[in-house]
Amino acid sequence: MSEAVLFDYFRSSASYRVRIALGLKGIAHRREAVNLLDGEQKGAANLQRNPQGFVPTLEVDGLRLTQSLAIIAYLDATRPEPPLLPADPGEAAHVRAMALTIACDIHPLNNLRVLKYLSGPLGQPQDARDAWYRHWVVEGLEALEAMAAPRAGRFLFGDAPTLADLCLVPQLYNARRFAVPLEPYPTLVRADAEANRLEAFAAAHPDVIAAAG
Ligand SMILES: N[C@@H](CCC(=O)N[C@@H](CS)C(=O)NCC(=O)O)C(=O)O
Repeated sequence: MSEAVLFDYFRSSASYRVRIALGLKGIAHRREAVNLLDGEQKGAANLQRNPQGFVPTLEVDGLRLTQSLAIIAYLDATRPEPPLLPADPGEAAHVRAMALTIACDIHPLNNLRVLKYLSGPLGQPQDARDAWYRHWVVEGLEALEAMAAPRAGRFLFGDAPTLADLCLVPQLYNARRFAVPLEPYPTLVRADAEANRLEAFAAAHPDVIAAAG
């Protein structure tokens, strides 16, 4: 079986989720950087592997996979240890709901292409772009804190990392980059700190990836 290849960008939070999953599952792979600031995501090579012009793309098991949550679901189905969802269907639905709150309702509104559209075609100044970013992060994190708090353990759900933590850690990394105050979200901050103590999360951090070149 050929080596897995992850096409990603160090600061991409969708890529960061997949890097964490690869680490937790212990899947050997190499990275191929797609530089989003240089527009490489819209180049022919990336469009061929990822028709949406996004990262990440993962080549694994002779397959070419896109969409971070689909990639993670594939890895979890084919490498079940450690599981990224609870076995109980109701608990799994709760974990998925938290992951989707981030991946579907926060992250897409603050994607690079959306921010570029605001400042380009819509002519919005930087402060409006930053306000847009913070607005959707704050609204989403408020809801996520309320969802997580009653059932959190060391992590967003229980005492082992789940899909929800794979989405949380990159989202809080982004929130800090944009100076969003995180004090109102103690459950999220606690789970994030706990996760970052694990090697798979630490090794996937954008600073670590950037330093590795
Ligand atoms: N839903 C997709 C989102 C992927 C995505 O938004 N990737 C961003 C980086 S985090 C990207 O490639 N953006 C390129 C752009 O905005 O031009 C996934 O989860 O894989």
